[in-house]
Amino acid sequence: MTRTRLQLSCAFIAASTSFCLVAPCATAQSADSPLTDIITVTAPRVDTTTTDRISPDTQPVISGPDTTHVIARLPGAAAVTNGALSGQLQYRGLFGPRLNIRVNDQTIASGGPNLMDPPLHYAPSTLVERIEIARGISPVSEGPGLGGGFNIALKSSAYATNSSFSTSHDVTITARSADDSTAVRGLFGVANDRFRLHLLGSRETGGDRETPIGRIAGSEHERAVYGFGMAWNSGPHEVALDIRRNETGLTGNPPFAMDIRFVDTDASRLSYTGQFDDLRLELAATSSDVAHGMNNYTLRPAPPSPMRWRETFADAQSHTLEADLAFAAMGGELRVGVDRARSEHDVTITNPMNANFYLNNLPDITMTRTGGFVEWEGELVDTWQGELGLRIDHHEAESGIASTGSAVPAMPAMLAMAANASDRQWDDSTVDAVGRFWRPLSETTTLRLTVARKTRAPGYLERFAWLPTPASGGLADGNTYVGDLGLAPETAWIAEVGFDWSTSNAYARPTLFMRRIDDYVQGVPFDATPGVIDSPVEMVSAMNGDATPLRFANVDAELYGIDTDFGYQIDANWRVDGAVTWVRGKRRDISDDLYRITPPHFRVGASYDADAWTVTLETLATARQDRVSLANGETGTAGQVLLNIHGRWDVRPGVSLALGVENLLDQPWRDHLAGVNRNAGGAVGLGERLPGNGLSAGLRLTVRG
Ligand SMILES: [Cu+2]
Repeated sequence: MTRTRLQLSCAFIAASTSFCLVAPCATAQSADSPLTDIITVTAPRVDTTTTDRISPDTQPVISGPDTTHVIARLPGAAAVTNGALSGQLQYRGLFGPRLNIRVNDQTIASGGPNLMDPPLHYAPSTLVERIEIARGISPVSEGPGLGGGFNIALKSSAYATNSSFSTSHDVTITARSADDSTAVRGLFGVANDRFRLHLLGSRETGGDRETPIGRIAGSEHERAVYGFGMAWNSGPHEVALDIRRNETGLTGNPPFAMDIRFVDTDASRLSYTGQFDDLRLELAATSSDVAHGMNNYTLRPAPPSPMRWRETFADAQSHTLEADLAFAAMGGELRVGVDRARSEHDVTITNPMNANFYLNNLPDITMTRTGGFVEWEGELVDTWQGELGLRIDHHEAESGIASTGSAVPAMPAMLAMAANASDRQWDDSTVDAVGRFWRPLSETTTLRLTVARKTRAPGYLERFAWLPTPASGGLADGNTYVGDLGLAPETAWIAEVGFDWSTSNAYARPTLFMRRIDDYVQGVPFDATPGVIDSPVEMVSAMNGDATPLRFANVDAELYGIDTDFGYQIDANWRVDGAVTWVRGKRRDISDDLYRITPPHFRVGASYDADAWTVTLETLATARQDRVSLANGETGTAGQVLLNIHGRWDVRPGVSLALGVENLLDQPWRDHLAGVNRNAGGAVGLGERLPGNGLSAGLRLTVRG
């Protein structure tokens, strides 16, 4: 862990005792709310009771192109990796669409039905300025979501302090040996105190990953992002516009049945903030447009029969509108807001060798959510402070008419006809309620309590998939899935208790949590006689190689666990920092474990801080995972211990160089969340869990001014 790791506690202490553990604390800023973690790139890390902040520029260089790995270092977090650029964050056992993840305050509807472009796909780690994490659960003002809330703020320009224009630049170059990858990123800005404008761009390429077990075929990546942003303020009023384009090229997804050929995405956000005496008005409109293609023959050995070649095209468009009003009330701040999100999805499976073979299996789907919330934060009784929120959302989902080409066999064509004859409209309302409370117990300790009811409306694939395919929103369990038109929303009942403790030379922030989830959406056997092929869905699934398809269904589940970060400053130069994560996920309706839950793990690093440089020797110990899901056919993973070293040198003001060496002992190892290989090229066998990097190095040079 780098020096910033400690600054988290110091900013936290700075608020109460104005004492700092390490020198850079002087620049620490306090976050506006005590229930967020913020991971910052340029500024030191700032954490409060409610929020954490992380900055990738200060994080170890070995994390790779995917921002998921930066956040995965937090207590309670882990990375679900489905490809170099398809990582999904796991937080306290929840991942995928169950977490509320935004990039520049924007929710981008993923294009791929298998989440090849999950939210963090749109936030290359080199472009990230800071990551804001709502600890435990997200406030209702940030929208729905069962787990924590994450906002990734990309690099941007900042206003200057006076009316004359000045320019700024921020350039990063990174390279890693494990996949021969390089990334270049630049931001150029011009600003005065009223106006700011910037251009940004990044380009990343990497080859197949080499591991102690051999080369992983189809693990390469290629992505370019460019965009611009501008803002103008008159003091009390500000208007801002942010536009970006993402072009992902050939990028492998070994745990999936296909790889990315392209993901072309445009995203934009227009916002207004106005201060009127005691009132603050915030308005925002966003849109995104994803065009995505994937296939099973470019980055992996093509099926011997051209009849089985597949290329799938998936599109998604989304539009959101938000209006919030904030004002002082009842000894705190009251926020009321309304928001609306609408996304459209369309997926067509084709055979490039036969124009008459196509299945428009997820046709013209529209998902709409219209919501409103009330949220108050302030002083409660005694020394208690709190955040209370209530949100109501109305959800509507509708699917269009499926079509199939003339070369498609009769059975799938029949399934399409049956789907078209069904009632493809659904609507329901959900209610979320959140109470987060904290109070100082002493000079050094703050107690935290959270109780909440949070909901999630099922996604379009879970509801409308009528054709059994391996697409599952990124589960990558090798099963084929169909949806269920009658799925109910998930409801989580959440309780958390923890405390933040910090003294002049030590800190710890443990949390104990419990989440009971009713109507948890999970794959179950398609019918009462699994393995007996007595239905059209099972026949089609068997034709595609899986005689036991699963159907998304509402079941009951629970997750509980404990996690903490901690640190101890030994003397002026030496310190130790670490994090522990332990989470357990179970079904409540049958005796089974939840799928793809991170094994217990423990990370601890010993650091030496000099004036201009810092070096950390770190070990990551992971327990074996044998609590696996029988329903998903999941296999276990052995425990392992890894040793890494990383450091940073602030060469001169504005120039810093970070270096890291991963897996110093070059051990073969496998991350439980890395998924199972389905690419027949390369050295890793089919069905084997994908191995992690061997002894490899990374470097990052940042020049800023
Ligand atoms: Cu895809």
